[in-house]
Amino acid sequence: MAVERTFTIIKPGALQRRLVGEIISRFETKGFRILGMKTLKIPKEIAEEHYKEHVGKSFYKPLLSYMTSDPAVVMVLERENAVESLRKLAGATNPDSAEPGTIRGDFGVTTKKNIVHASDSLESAVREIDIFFNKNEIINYSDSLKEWY
Ligand code: FUP
Repeated sequence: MAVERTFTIIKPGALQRRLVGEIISRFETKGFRILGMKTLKIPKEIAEEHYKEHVGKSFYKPLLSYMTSDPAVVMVLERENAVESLRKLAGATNPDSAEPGTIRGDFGVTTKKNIVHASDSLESAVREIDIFFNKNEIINYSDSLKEWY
């Protein structure tokens, strides 16, 4: 399977609820390499660009307001089959439908304030990484686990 990069936002609610460590831990134990990571209060224009497919929908304005309300953590993650694998780890958009064992299934309370974003395709991942990261903020590296054990 091909090695891919994907993109995640650990949303403001997760920071408020002190769930960032728990969520990143799930990414790491699933084998994702962290290539880029930063905390930022997402500017309105960036949130608009990221969620432009949802312009005009009933949940669009509350979504923008939530995403820009408080800091979020954004990450570039890499592993084989990264896009699909991260979507599975995140679980369904609606936390009531998300399976237990997924991030949204275990920690999500409402769809409106769900706690992670995960790119839905390779094209989306490329687009979204480009919105949030400069090239020099993404560090490519390979595993050297064998040297450590
Ligand atoms: P996902 O790709 O799983 O994040 O889902 P979408 O792109 O469909 O939705 C983006 C965000 O809009 C979700 F994180 C939550 C919000 N949303 C709602 O508030 N209500 C809805 O009915 C659908 C999505």
